[in-house]
Amino acid sequence: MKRAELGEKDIRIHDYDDPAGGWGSVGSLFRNAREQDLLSSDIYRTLHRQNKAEGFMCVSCSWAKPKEPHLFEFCENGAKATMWEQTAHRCSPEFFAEHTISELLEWTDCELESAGRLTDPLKYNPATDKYEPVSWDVALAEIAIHLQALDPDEVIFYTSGRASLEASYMYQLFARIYGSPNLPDSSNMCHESTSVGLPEAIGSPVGTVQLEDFDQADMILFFGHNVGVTAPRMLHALQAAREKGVPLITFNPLPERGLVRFKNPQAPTEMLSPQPGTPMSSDFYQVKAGGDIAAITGICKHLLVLDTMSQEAGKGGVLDHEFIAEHTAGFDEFRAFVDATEWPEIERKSGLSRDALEHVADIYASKERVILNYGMGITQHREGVDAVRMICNLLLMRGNIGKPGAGVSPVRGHSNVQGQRTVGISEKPELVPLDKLAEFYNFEPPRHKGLDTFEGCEGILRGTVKAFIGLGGNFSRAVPDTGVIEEAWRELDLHVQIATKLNRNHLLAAKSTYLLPCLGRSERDHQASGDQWVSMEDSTANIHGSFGAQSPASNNLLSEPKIIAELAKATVGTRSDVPWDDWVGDYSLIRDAIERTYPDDFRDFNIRFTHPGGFHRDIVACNREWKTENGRANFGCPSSLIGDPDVAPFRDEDTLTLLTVRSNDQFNTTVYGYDDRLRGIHGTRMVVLMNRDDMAHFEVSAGDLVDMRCAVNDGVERIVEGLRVVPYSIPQGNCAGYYPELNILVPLAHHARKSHVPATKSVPVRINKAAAA
Ligand SMILES: Nc1nc2c(c(=O)[nH]1)N[C@H]1C(S)=C(S)[C@@H](COP(=O)(O)OP(=O)(O)OC[C@H]3O[C@@H](n4cnc5c(=O)[nH]c(N)nc54)[C@H](O)[C@@H]3O)O[C@H]1N2
Ligand SMILES: Nc1nc2c(c(=O)[nH]1)N[C@H]1C(S)=C(S)[C@@H](COP(=O)(O)OP(=O)(O)OC[C@H]3O[C@@H](n4cnc5c(=O)[nH]c(N)nc54)[C@H](O)[C@@H]3O)O[C@H]1N2
Ligand SMILES: [Mo]
Repeated sequence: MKRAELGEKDIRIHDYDDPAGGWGSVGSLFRNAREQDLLSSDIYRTLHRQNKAEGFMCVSCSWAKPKEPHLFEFCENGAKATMWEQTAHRCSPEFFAEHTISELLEWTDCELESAGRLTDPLKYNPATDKYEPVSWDVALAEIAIHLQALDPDEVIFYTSGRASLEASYMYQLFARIYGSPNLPDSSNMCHESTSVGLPEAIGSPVGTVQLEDFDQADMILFFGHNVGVTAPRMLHALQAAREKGVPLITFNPLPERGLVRFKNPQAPTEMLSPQPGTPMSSDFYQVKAGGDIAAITGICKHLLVLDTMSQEAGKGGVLDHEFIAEHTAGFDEFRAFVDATEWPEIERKSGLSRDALEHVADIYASKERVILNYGMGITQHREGVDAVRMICNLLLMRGNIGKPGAGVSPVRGHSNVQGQRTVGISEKPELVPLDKLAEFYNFEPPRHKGLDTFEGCEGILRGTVKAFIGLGGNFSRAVPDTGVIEEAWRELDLHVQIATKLNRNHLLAAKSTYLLPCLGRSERDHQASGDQWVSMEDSTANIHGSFGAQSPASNNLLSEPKIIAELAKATVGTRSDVPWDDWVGDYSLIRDAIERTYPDDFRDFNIRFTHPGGFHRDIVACNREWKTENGRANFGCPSSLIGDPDVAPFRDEDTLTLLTVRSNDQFNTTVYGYDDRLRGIHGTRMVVLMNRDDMAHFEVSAGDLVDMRCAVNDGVERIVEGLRVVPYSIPQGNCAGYYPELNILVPLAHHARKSHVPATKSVPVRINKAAAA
């Protein structure tokens, strides 16, 4: 069933002044339940179990789950994600009998996933141009024969960040026993800048903040994270802090609603009150895209001045000199860099005034426990790793890492993206205990570096990658340069996807193509020893159990661990001592194996993982133990003051810097609908948000249709036609639009230098009035 096309009459664009949360959020939930044909009583029962110790963990974001949950511990977007998985709609073999792949390629992302849950294994038939049903045995046996004929280095084993710790541990073992080190995952497009920057600075690839720290913090900073949309449950902790008067200072080119005002939809008195919600940010600075390194340099510069003044006045200084001396290295070089950077350059590159940055420094200098949260606005730039280092510099100056109520908080995306890395999903061999795997399972794992997402794309384009196995995700749609990637995909020998719902990547047929449907996390997973639990790690390094209780969407679904085990048995059955069948029969044995491999992180795994609030992995940086090469926390100097030295608007006034963002109605490439309530945009995603001065410069008006071209001149024409101009509060020289529709404009080579994260928050573009306009 295709959703009705939206037309001109459905498009409505207006200023949105209501708070995030509030009645708008409740209304959006009911609409979603109706669209998925769900009974409210069923949905009530399911949502009641969401993010509870005895229930299932949300399939949406990775934000921490409290020990003492609210009656309903979910947000608007978490509930939408659950309803999307629980939908009454089915994408069965009958659906595929009615539609060719070529026809489905004309459907939008939202229309494809709206077809419902995949129900049966499918194989693509080029003669009919259709997916056709195939038995599990035949599909798995054929895939194994294909894999056996390929060179393992030519095969990619991709993971999107949802699969459980159990499934992920098995998946990386399967890939390595087969001989492939190519284990890229969605974090290669996401927080990889964190995974590279934080270990250099503090010796930990993950953040140091836990939920309890928010109760003790006396200042909270946000850089480049849209909390009201992408981690809304966090708003509860922020609201409590704001009500105590804790300053919350935000740096973001867009005035995101969740960081402006919030009304808690779970607090009846608040909902009925005519007040417009809690003001969230005490100060909001619309930094230019890529201007954060300059902005933080400015804050640090004023801190140095305040420190000198304080010392001259006979006080102790505002920096934590004891901490710097005892725990850190590189401070003198960093101080010299900051001293040498002049204010006019800082102001020009950040787009913020000296007064504003000095004001932030004044507050920061007066607070003892500061948490700094950040997201994709920091990591998805050419110098995203340096921006992460700058964030650490700022925190280290006042000893704000490794004490209660303070720390660095990279807010991760997918619900188990952090955990997958913890249990061996990585293309970097040095991050995985390969010797142990070799010893425990009696095989020789590949020791060379595998392909990350960027290198995987390069391999697909060059023809050196011959096969792609996807454990979830929508790889070709999420990566940059989607146009050329889609073309090259057809040359692959083998394409296998393990998925819950149909997406555009599944429609890219290779020489042999299989679509394998799996259970969702909210569904009962019955195996030989009974119904199974799985587990995942949240953004604060807490491990939680998750128990699905809903009836599966079809009787012909297998769990992810079962599919991986069967593929492994068919492909590399006798090449290791992994007891695949025993593990699938009882997932607690997989948890034992994880604990044996990572004894420090997973002590008493099977006992502790169902405790309310989960258990915390030992992150030693929280105790000021630095697992860096020199055993210290390291200051680092950025190589440039801006996130994207080679990008406009610093180069040319006809080039805009495009930042691609998420709407309130999507989870990555899963597009629930065409409304972005919190930005006042309804009925379309084909928009470009522009500053009014830029609109005058380009001679366009509100509602005009424009074509957008990538300004990088490398011989590839990248164009998106028919974007509707929306005047918006955004710094001059920047414009914004939605991911994934605009990914076609992002050159693959435009990625973070040190981490390969696509620089999707700074794409140089030009716009022209559409020919038809
Ligand atoms: N509802 C919902 N929840 C999600 C997701 C979703 O798609 N929908 N995705 C999940 C995933 S995988 C992830 S990684 C996270 C992503 O969560 P976020 O990190 O919040 O992701 P984005 O919306 O891409 O962008 C974040 C913000 O960065 C700002 N920004 C852009 N450029 C800059 C800059 O140069 N500097 C600064 N300071 N800010 C900038 C944008 O205006 C935007 O508000 O959310 C997760 N949760
Ligand atoms: N321009 C631009 N591009 C970006 C970004 C950006 O901000 N701007 N953000 C990047 C980021 S942060 C990320 S994380 C990536 C996301 O990239 P991916 O993780 O690859 O993409 P998703 O959209 O999350 O994948 C959605 C699909 O996952 C499948 N799925 C859902 N649930 C399950 C499940 O339980 N099991 C299995 N096996 N499959 C399931 C469904 O088939 C669904 O269609 O995109 C990146 N791309
Ligand atoms: Mo992400």
